[in-house]
Amino acid sequence: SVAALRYEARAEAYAPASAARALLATMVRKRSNLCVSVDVTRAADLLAVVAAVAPHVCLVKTHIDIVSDFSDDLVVQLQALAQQHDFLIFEDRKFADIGNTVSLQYAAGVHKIASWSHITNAHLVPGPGIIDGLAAVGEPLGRSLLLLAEMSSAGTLARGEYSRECVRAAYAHPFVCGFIAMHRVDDDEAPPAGQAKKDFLILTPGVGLDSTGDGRGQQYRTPDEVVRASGCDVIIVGRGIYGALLKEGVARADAIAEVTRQGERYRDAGWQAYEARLGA
Ligand code: BMP
Repeated sequence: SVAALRYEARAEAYAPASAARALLATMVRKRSNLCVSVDVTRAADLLAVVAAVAPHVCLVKTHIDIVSDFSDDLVVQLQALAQQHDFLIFEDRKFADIGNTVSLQYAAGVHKIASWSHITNAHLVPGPGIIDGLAAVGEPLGRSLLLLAEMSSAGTLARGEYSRECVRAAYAHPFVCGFIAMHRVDDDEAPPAGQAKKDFLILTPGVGLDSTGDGRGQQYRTPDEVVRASGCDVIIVGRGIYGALLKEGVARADAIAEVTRQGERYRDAGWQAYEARLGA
């Protein structure tokens, strides 16, 4: 399993200009396998959270369609922060339509996701044409794609044979650099005949140190369970980091300071779990 290898040893498995390789290099430089998920609805809050945790993260995950006051300037400022603080951007778009439609959704519309998001993701429900549609837009730009092989939510239908089908599709399409998954799904499926085992990145949401769920189906595990015990590569943390900003009666400056503290805490926990995995 690639889980036994250091991140730096795995970078060469990816195309030199690909976002996946850039992500691994960033993880090594910053000693961080933490992706912050910034699910806030105001542009100013999004930028404030990102600025508060930027030194501690390798990746910033957005749901750009929840930002009520979205403008092109938000993207310009997010990109400036990415440059300044050395992180990549992952728009969690979860594409789920036929190839032709996702090409348009990825390239055009209000958000023009492909123009600024290094990594995005898709469901395999429509079949492999979705990967071709996204690759037509993203591959020339050096973008990378994750397939949602599993989900963190209770009762998810993404499991078993469906998850293995995602691994098979990933072997067939070099634009796919890995998976959203809860464990090393790529170890569950042998490579296609005549092909060597490939390196895939596993990015894992549903990570929290202080709670086990959100009452709406989300299920949290600790960084240690996710990275050391399950062999995943990147922890994705949302409310565990920016939660203070949602609390009533907390002064904004105090909330932002807490966001920074939590970012550091999750970065340390994620990296410790990675070191423990290598040492095991
Ligand atoms: P939080 O840590 O606040 O629960 O946020 C988790 C984030 O990860 C959300 O943005 C959600 O859309 C995303 N996510 C998830 O929780 N589970 C999955 O299986 C896939 C996701 O993208």
